[in-house]
Amino acid sequence: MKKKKKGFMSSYWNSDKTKTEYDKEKAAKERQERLERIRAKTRKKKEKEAKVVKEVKGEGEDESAEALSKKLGYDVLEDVSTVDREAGVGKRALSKEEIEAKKKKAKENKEKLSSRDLLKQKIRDLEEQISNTKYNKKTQHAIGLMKAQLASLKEKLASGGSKKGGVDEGYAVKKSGDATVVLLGFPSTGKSTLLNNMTNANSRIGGYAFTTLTVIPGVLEYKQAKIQILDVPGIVEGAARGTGRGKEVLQVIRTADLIVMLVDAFKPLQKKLLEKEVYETNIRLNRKKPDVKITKTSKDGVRVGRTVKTPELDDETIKGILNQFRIINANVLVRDVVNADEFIDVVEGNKVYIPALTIVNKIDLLNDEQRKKLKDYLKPDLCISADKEEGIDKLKELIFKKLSFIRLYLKEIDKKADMEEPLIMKEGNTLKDLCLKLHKDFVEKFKFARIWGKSVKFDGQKVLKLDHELKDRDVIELHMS
Ligand SMILES: Nc1nc2c(ncn2[C@@H]2O[C@H](COP(=O)(O)OP(=O)(O)OP(=O)(O)O)[C@@H](O)[C@H]2O)c(=O)[nH]1
Ligand SMILES: [Mg+2]
Repeated sequence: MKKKKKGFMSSYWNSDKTKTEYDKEKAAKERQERLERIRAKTRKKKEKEAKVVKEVKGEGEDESAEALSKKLGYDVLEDVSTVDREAGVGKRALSKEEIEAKKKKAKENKEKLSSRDLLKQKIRDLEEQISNTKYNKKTQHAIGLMKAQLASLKEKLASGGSKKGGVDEGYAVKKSGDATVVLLGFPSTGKSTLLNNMTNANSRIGGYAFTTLTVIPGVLEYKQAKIQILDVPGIVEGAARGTGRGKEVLQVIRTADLIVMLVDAFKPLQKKLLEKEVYETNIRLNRKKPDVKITKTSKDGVRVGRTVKTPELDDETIKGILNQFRIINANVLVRDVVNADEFIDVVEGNKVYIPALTIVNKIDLLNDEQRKKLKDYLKPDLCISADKEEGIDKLKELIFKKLSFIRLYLKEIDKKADMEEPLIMKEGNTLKDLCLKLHKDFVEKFKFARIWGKSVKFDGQKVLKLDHELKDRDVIELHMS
């Protein structure tokens, strides 16, 4: 009994303080310890955040929102949409059974490191290794191989995940018009406001995140082209990995002819974050598909032919990367200056190459000086105010240009051309493309065409070749057999 008492209050017993003094001191000490724990936790959280921002912004810059605010001369409210993320937005409420099932699953997962976890760990390790390796001529080869290994691991992880469902559901959108443009952005950046201003649509607008929950289409008629514009739910950080409805939204974007990325003027870092999410969904923005052909063969190993030098990718690395993807025999023809990343993209073959515009919205809230600083910092294609309808006409023109439309006017023999209803096609399209668009038999029946316009040397020129490239506002008279 005595022993227990002594053990319990031994410190008090042994000290010459009164009990009240002792209790006070003890409480203060505990308070201090609690504070330390909270501080350590906050420090850790901050370090983690700083790491994310660093990843997004790259090395060498002061990444904090505070520093950015100073640079731009106004408050940058948040680096990323913290509020939106914390709200757990975009997730549908789960039923009791689903919650139970989730809990069970989580427990199981915790108990044993699943193969998926191992895969994820490997990916993390490899990413760390790559980022820790300084890029130079000597390390180029090794980095190329590590990147190939990383890509194949990620592919493995992604294909494993799709079995669980939910990935390939997507939103059903019927494409219509001459082209489809998707408005991409974090929640509340003004996508719906912009859609309503540019088109006949009426998408709900709200001062809260995730007002739009599905795909809302609208049609923009501009210079006789009918452009379908899709307003989609906002995405959040981690969308490519499935946060919110991110995967479904990004899936819609893969089929777009143009992506308009809308960035909130008060959250400039959204630009890099959006680009990152898009990149992780295997979309490459504003880049043309590299001209690299890989033809698998049955023997003789990997043979590389090239019409250009690729300083960042030697033949050995090409072979190493292909081996990583279990391609031992192949003929490779390189006709573009590519690096390891771009070459891996070709090997994987699941990338789409889409043009994009970066548009900053809510510019009405900034003064002239702030606007200038923001433009210098972000270098967007255009700054607008969807709400105050500032810059909307410029945006329409930019979209039209970026879609590289050409207008073609068809003419019947001995009649005037119909200048009211052009046929909308794309830069680089040929007479063959035109024939294919009109009727499947036209290519075979084609004899020649008479053309008036920029694609020919003189008006009414007779053109016999189907691969003749057409130009904007050409007038064409088709002669068939
Ligand atoms: N000041 C200002 N506010 C704007 C502008 N554009 C949109 N807003 C406001 O921003 C809020 C969000 O607008 P929405 O158009 O609903 O944004 P969203 O991107 O469609 O949002 P989600 O559907 O949640 O992804 C609304 O309160 C709008 O009135 C703008 O140019 N200037
Ligand atoms: Mg919306």
